[in-house]
Amino acid sequence: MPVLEGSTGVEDLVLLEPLLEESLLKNLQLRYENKEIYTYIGNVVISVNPYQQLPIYGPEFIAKYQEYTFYELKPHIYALANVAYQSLRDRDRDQCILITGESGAGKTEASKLVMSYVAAVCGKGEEVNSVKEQLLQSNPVLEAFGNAKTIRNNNSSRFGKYMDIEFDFKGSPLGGVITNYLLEKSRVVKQLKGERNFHIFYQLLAGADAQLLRALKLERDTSGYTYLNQEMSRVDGMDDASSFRVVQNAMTVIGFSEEEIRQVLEVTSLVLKLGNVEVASEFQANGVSASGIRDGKGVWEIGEMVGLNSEELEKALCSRTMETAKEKVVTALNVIQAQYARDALAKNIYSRLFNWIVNRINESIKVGTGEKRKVMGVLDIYGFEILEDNSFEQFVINYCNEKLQQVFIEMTLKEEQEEYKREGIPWTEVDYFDNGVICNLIEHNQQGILAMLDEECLRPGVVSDSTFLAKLNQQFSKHGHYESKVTQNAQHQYDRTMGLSCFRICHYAGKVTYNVTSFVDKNNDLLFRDLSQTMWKAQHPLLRSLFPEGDPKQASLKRPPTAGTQFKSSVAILMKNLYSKNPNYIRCLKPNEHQQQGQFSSDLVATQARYLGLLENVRVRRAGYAHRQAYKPFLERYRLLSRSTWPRWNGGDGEGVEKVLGELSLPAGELAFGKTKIFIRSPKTLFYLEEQRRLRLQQLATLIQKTYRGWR
Ligand code: AOV
Ligand code: MG
Repeated sequence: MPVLEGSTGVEDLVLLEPLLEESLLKNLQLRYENKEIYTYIGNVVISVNPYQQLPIYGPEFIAKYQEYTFYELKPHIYALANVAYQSLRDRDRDQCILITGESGAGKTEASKLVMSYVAAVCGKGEEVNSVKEQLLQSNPVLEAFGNAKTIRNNNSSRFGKYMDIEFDFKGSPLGGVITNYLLEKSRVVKQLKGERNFHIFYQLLAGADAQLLRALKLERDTSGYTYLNQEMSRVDGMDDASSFRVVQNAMTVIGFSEEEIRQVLEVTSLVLKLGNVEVASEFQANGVSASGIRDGKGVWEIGEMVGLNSEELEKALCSRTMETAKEKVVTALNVIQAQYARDALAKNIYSRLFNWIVNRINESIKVGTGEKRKVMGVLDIYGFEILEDNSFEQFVINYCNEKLQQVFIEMTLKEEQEEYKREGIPWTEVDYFDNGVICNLIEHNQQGILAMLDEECLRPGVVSDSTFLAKLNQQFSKHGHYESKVTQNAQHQYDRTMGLSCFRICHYAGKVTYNVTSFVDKNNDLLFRDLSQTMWKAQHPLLRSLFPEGDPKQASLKRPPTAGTQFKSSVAILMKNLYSKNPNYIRCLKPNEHQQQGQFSSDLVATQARYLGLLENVRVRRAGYAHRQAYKPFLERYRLLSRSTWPRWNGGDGEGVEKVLGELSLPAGELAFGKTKIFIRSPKTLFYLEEQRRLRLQQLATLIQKTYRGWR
């Protein structure tokens, strides 16, 4: 089927005439209004969130996309998943699926579509099916514990996820590995207006049967829990109770034992209960302000559940032990400090539980070492975020998005153009904004914001957010992508809209003002030793295993790396992994800010199209060549098409390729001969070549049969 022009716009923006931002937007809008949410830029899929269930998914569509090649059917994520899978299976190239877009644009849904497509088409048999089920069932579990309702998205991923799916040489799935990136754990103890805590808390309260609730000593009503935002306990269209059953079932399918599920739920309820532990002020005899637990029952209940002495827990929450070489000094915490300690403990328990769950899933799906495998990586991270009040979490999330944009630039815009130059193919440079300078501002080893934050955290003496900010302001006063109240902007005016404790970064996707308050603390991510030691003493095997550093024998004074450093290094590992694979892009766009179907805000889409560099992407693609291959393998594959090169060819590879293609009378400009590679402009030519090759092979087979019969 050719690319259609007409009422629904062009299916591939490469064919857009005239190529302008306005026509690009109009084209997307026209298609969106016709419920055509997918559009191509060559092999890149653009997806505009429909906010409604469209009848374009499911087995019959999967079967169709499996049968046809990329450009033969309407644009679809299935077509991209199909190309990636086939190329992995038949050409032995590891693939990665990179899904980008801001919060609520449809990344997580897209990643699930890719996974379900691949699961449907790869391999057969009982064992293979059970591997597929485990891989697919990891989604509901991770979403329950790692997603939450935010202002932007009712099912917002609050962690980053990268999943490698591993296949054997035939293309049957063997298993996989999930890597997770920094969970937004501050949500455990506090949520913005209109947002919720992680789904699992509501699912548990709504979905557990009476017996389970009693066993966990929980009340069904969410209003009894301080950690659950009172004004927002239900989400329209979300059924927490039935989701809970889905999660329980998924855990069982993955291979969690009944005992493990129970322990996970116990630790989850422990977090809720901790939130209800009320700390009150007490005055000690010497007049020093101290704290105590107001209602001992809550602490006692916690102690009962996880096998801890409640007095010890209370002591750990309300005091701090300082150890020097010679002595131990116990100081009382005041109310603020004790509340802080309680919340820090809750956040730590929850985020460690989340990591434990990811590891547990990995244990089930991991593949033994040995045979060589092929890998498809699927990346679904939290999208770019601009909130009213942005903190360390947004800083980290946006940094990660900045890095992903870098991957796109490096692998698509830059690499593509550099290759033409390298190969000596005439090329007019297409200009684009390279966000490397912003990545550098954040991650430079000595002079990056993260390094400076670390320096502040590790400095002896009193450290504070404000000294950190002062240093940033000094260091970056002239940086083009950094602004603050005290560094004058380009117009030499002070910015009145920014608070004194803020700095602003001009990200590729927009300006974000960050408040530095608690940056140092969140980066340090330290838990008082008293608390980890107490947790380690719990009888509860899971809880205890989450705090290995609480073991007095283990307790070393060596400081763990800061949250920022850990994140930076895991992102660096991820980048290396992505660069080693063949990328497939899905770029998700958000059509409106209201999560509403049928609304297409041109301004909103224009902003995203601009920062994603869609127009530049079309320009590079349009001027370029869809397919390229080194002369040697190309000749090997197609030399049977020409009498000059078949059955024998003694000349050079490039010359041979010229002979083969020269006989096909292709349109002018369709080919370019580089120094080491052949470049083909249109994918149709490649399909044509493949078809000719298939016919020729058939012909040869018949010939061989005839000859063979003649011999007999
Ligand atoms: P995100 O992953 O990009 O946001 P999601 O994939 O969670 O966004 O999509 C948000 C919501 O949009 C989903 O819960 C669906 O209701 C709807 N949606 C998205 N794609 C589709 C689709 N193809 N068909 C129908 N509905 C869809 V975030 O994780 O917040 O960055 O951090
Ligand atoms: Mg998501």
